[in-house]
Amino acid sequence: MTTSTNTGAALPTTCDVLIVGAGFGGLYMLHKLRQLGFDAHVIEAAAGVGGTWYWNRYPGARCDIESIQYSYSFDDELQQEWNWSERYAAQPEILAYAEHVADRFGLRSGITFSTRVTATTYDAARNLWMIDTDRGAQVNARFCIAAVGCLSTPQVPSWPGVENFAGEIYHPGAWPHEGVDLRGKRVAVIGTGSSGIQIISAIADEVEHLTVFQRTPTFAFPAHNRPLSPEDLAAAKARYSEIREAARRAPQGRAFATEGRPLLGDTPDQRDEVLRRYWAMGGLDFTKAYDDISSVLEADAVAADFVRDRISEVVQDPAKREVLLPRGHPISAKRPCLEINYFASFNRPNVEIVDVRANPIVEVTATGIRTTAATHDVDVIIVATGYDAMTGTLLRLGVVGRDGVALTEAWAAGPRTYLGVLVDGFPNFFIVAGPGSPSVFSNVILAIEQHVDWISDLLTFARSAEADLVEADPAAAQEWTAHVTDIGERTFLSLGNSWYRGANIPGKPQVVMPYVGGTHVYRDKCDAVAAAGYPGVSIS
Ligand code: N01
Repeated sequence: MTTSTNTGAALPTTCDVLIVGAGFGGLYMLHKLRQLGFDAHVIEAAAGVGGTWYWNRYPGARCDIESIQYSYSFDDELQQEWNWSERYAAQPEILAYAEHVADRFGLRSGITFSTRVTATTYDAARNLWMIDTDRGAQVNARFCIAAVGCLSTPQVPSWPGVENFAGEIYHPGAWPHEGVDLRGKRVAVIGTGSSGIQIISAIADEVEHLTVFQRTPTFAFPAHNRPLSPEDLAAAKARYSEIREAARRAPQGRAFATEGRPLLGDTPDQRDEVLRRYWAMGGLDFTKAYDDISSVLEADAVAADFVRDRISEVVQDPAKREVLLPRGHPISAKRPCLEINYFASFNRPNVEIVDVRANPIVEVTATGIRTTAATHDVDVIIVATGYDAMTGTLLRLGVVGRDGVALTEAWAAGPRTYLGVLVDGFPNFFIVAGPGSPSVFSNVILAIEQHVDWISDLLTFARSAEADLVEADPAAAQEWTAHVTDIGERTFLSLGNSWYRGANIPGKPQVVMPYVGGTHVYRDKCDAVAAAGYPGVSIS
């Protein structure tokens, strides 16, 4: 039975599995479950597929995992037929890829677009999830799978007076589809994370004046992006299975180059040669050049000095350089960025840097931004201030589990999961690539594939056992979460104020949320649980 909507597929009133989100997680989840004979349906808030790549249409938006690796591996024909045009794909190309996947596998017939989930309530008497939407319709499903992404709820700080600003305000994650004409305008960018630095590089030469408000200077490495030639593509495709296997066995879900030895064991000349070589290659492998850059402070200090030296070679103005040089935390305490002419942008006379750690923003006025040191009049403010990451969107689904307990209550001290997939007290509810799993701490597409496959195996296992209830044991969830936290707190992530640990959201519990013990280690743990008949999960 169905109720009709005029946006995508009609919303069913019932289905076996309701999936929330049509990004890379939801698309593959739908495909896989259909193949296994489940009646699955997707609800998506956007008017199209692609998730993060649907929303993030800001100038310069690009992925910093190489396109050959940041793509699905589940279908060899798909990976052989798709031709990436650049080493690092830009947003329009990644969105086109998501659309291609949706069409190629006939997925749109199972997706209702432009519909937001407003409440997700478990009815224990019927063992069903009741999913309410902003269209008034409700879907009843035995299983509910949240594939909502980790960076999908934009965070805008509540500066006093922001409602009085007479100009335009934009967040990168909700960029207007028709684009924004910034030519000849005075533009402020607040935030110098991955989104901010891409925007700054992309718009520096078209705006009249660009004022960058920086709180924490950014460790960024050159991307050395370039077109992929037919020869590049042929070479990658010829060894695709090898590349994918290396990625699956890699700590962060992507094949990488490394010297495979500690920096501290090398002489200064050797270190310089190695670091220069990785810098010249470009990409995130810089932190992988040596085994200890991301784990031993003394090694990090050498690499950080090297980065500062390279930035100093680019930025000509000593005052700007002083503000831009990253200091105060190890490189891997926050997400390192890739840059294309970011530091060089500050050599333009129309690009200004404002240190808001030294002089914080006091208020937004009708005409601009006032810090403790000065007032900056602007026409447009771009708030590249990040996301309520990892838990923000999940908690906004209004999830209420067994005994009327809300997920917001259950997770008041931070996310608690079993293997990042199941939540105790929330039967038949699953999360794709969220907190407690490698997700954003890895090449997220391979992380998604691993989760989708694992959840599908579990549902198939339950179906063969004629079971219709799957739930994490509280002790297993507690033990897993303690393990995730323990590993996280022993890494450099505990030393930075990053979104990985909720530090960017006032009042949010500060705990390292992704599993950072290695994608390959995690995969083995999940496989072992499945092979042993799912200890830690009640299946009845
Ligand atoms: O967000 P962020 P993002 N006053 O949280 C600053 C992925 N991604 O959207 O560091 C002033 O990283 C904040 O300062 P501080 C990627 O995983 C990938 O850029 O908190 N400033 C910081 O500079 C990434 O990590 C790609 O001191 C304030 C910035 O805003 C994640 O998404 C591209 C402030 C926020 O940086 C998020 O990136 C884009 C305030 N009140 C995104 N509040 C690629 O693949 C925050 N800031 C390339």
